[in-house]
Amino acid sequence: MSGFRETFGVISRNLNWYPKHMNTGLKQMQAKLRSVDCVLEIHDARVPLSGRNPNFSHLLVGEKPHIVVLNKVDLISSESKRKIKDIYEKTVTKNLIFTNCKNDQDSGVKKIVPMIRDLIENSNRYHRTGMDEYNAMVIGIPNVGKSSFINITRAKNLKKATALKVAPSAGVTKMVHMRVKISTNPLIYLFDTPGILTPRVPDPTAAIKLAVCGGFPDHDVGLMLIADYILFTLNKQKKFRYTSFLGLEEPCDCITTALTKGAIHTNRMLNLKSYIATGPVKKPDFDLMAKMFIDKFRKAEFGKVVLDDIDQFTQFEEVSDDIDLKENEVFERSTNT
Ligand SMILES: Nc1nc2c(ncn2[C@@H]2O[C@H](COP(=O)(O)OP(=O)(O)OP(=O)(O)O)[C@@H](O)[C@H]2O)c(=O)[nH]1
Ligand SMILES: [Mg+2]
Repeated sequence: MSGFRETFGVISRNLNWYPKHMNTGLKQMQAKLRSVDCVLEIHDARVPLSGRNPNFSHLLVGEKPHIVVLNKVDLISSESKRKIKDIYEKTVTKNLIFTNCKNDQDSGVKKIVPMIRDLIENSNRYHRTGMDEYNAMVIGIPNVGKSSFINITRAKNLKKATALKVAPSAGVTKMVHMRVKISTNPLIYLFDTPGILTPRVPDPTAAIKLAVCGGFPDHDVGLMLIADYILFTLNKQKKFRYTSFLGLEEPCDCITTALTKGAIHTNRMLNLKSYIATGPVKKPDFDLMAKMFIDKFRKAEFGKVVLDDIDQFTQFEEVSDDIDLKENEVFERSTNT
């Protein structure tokens, strides 16, 4: 098959998700900053460019020592990792760690405590000078692995059980938590925080990429739209392993056709009552198929994929001046949950 889509086409509505807990959480985080010595910004390595909340640096990081953690490194290739490292070291920070929070032997996880210690010891702590305990705040957009990161650094350094709830959907952590101890010598605590998006994600393509990585609730975006973007991406990157899961003879660029064939192949059919035919009528279970397709992609079963075009990187987006806390409040009223 040739002639895949060159571009994804128009996404007919804005994908925005800014529930009340994000606005409240952001205010709690800003209030906590007085007792924080260092900020750890966690990203999903599959969206190293579009996954950065441009407001974090002025709303939460400021002059504080700052570490960028690119998590879920198990889902990208080592070549992509090298390119992303290069981009971040040149344009953002050299305090950069790649982690896989699913692996307690991960080499990145081992670097966290020494890096936090060194950065804080070499910084001006102002009113916290002389305090023995080091506090760091973990920030990021939803579902990037903030709570997992705290759990695994705690398990690694203190051999303590999981402290925080983790799940594969966005918006699990809804408030700034009690701090969690991750090291005794030096004494380090981490604050877990809710995932925060910008009130309006201005670029619809960036928004759909975040949705593919689970940064928005799947049902708010629509399973078919997410599945379609995944199919588009896999074809564009010539990763055709999905064909065997869907029982396709060749790659296909139409999500309805792909999932229909997949439903027949895997026997995910719905039996519907018919008022015309004598027996029940079989129909593909699109929701189930789309969900399975998305889940497999998110586990990198169709290949390791970076959704941003890191080869074409020029610079990170400028901070948009029109997004401030007053606007957050307006959006808060217009969204639910
Ligand atoms: N493959 C992979 N999955 C990860 C990794 N870290 C976390 N996850 C998974 O990502 C999902 C989200 O993890 P959480 O720790 O709940 O993410 P969070 O950022 O705290 O999410 P919110 O609280 O909703 O903002 C879970 O299913 C984790 O198991 C990683 O390094 N690799
Ligand atoms: Mg969480």
